[in-house]
Amino acid sequence: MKSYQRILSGVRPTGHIHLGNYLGAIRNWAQMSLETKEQLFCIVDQHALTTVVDSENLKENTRTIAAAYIACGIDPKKSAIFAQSHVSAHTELSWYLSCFAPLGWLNRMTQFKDKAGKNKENANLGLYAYPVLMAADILIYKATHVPVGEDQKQHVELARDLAGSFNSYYKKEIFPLPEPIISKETARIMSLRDGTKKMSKSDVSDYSRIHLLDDADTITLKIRKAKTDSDPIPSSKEGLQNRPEAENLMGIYSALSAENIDALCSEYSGQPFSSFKNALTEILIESLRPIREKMQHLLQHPDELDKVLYDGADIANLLAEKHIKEIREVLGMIPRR
Ligand code: AQP
Repeated sequence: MKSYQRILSGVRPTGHIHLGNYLGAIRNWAQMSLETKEQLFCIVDQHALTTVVDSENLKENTRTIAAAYIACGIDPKKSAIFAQSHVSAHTELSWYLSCFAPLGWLNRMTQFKDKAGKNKENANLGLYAYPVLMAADILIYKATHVPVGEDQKQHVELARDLAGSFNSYYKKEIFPLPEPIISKETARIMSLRDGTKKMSKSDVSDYSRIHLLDDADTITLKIRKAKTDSDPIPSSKEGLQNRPEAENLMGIYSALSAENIDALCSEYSGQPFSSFKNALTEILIESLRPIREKMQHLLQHPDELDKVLYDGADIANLLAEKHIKEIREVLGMIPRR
């Protein structure tokens, strides 16, 4: 069993938490948390502000993600689960790191280019600077490992570069260089409406994703409406090439059942997608039922959920305050009273 020193990761509370967040991230974090000495799982509400402004939704989404962490197997007694905005050292360190971040490094961030699109001049500064805040999220805890999806690898590399340049400028090993952990088995789940786009909280269509809080009827309807093509199921994985929607549905089944896609193809070979969709609906309902029920229970007790967040923030603040004091001193600030 691999053992990590301190891991940190987070989800943006920008909308309904979905199957992609679960299979691509949170399920692995819960597994990794069994193999790690210290774990911090953040709900990055300040990052959400780069796209979301509705304050009531932000509160609800933040609690829902906390509930999802717990329901997916992250134990709040062993891991600090907290809201980013409850630990003000994140934004303080973000400013210090900003003063070390050459614009050239930020200009290379592909996610900004993707998210800002053609409307770059109107994109907000927060969206541009968010990799620096993400570096601060990681470095404020001296996290050694950061489990992320492939799309976030570049941002963890930026955190490494910033840590290295800070350490060498002050000739002191202030930050360990964090390593991204990108699991090869991590499933990348695509939209149910367009197999070339990833399943995403911010997609306008609810039918593009399975929410972790969807009930059996909703899952049934969404899978029935999920886009496929008119060809039957091929006899092997190769036959799924250039069939992104078909590949995605089989990938979801495989991620939930641990049955490989070749085995699935030979089992359903020649059949229309409608019969496979029945099996997929069934496994989705059964796999997500315990998560949904636990989330619903937790969400009915918001005070208990907030207590988890407050307790998690206490642990996070202890670590962060210790480190930010050390950083202020290195920077040359007069110590506070
Ligand atoms: N479709 C996906 N398949 C696999 N993994 C995914 N993740 C997100 N979508 C998929 C992983 O979930 C973690 C948390 O993601 P996030 O909320 O911080 O940011 P995101 O990647 O931008 O997620 P969304 O759902 O697409 O949100 P919006 O719409 O707000 O941008 C990350 O580890 C991510 O890789």
